Amino acid sequence: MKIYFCGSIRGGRNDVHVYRRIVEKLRSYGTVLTEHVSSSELTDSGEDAKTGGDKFIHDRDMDWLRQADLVVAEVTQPSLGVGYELGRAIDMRKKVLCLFRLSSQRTLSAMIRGAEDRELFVVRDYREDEAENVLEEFFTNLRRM
Ligand code: 6K6
Repeated sequence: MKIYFCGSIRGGRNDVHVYRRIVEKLRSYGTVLTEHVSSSELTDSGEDAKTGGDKFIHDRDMDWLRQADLVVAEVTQPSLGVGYELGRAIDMRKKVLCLFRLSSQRTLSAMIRGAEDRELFVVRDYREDEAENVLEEFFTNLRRM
């Protein structure tokens, strides 16, 4: 299974430790195409001349999104890029799991919470220490479908 993981980069890197935890668990279910999102070496300001710039990043990521069987997004830290990826994923009719931590005291965008359809687009509130269990439950249900 190819998994596309979304997490904030230029939107802010406060939650990178949570992304690491999620990506670590996701690796037990398949190939994570976007592992770099959880890398603590990737900062919100770091430039990436070696990758070829923003157009390269966008086109490569959209290519990976097309290939993905599943999209998992940590949506607690607001990010334009993650919102964009989720919109594109819906358009491509991908199965999507969004994870949101209520403990952040934030309110998730209505455009994400309101996109929930319990079938292709699932939004799950969780606590950080539940991350692995929430994923386990999601993948168990996925196998039953
Ligand atoms: C490095 C440092 C600053 O910008 C970069 C560029 N690197 C990126 N590499 C790969 N994917 C990226 C990059 N920037 C954004 N994305 C994609 O958008 C990821 O798949 C994330 O899920 C999402 C983050 O968007 P922003 O708006 O928070 O950056």
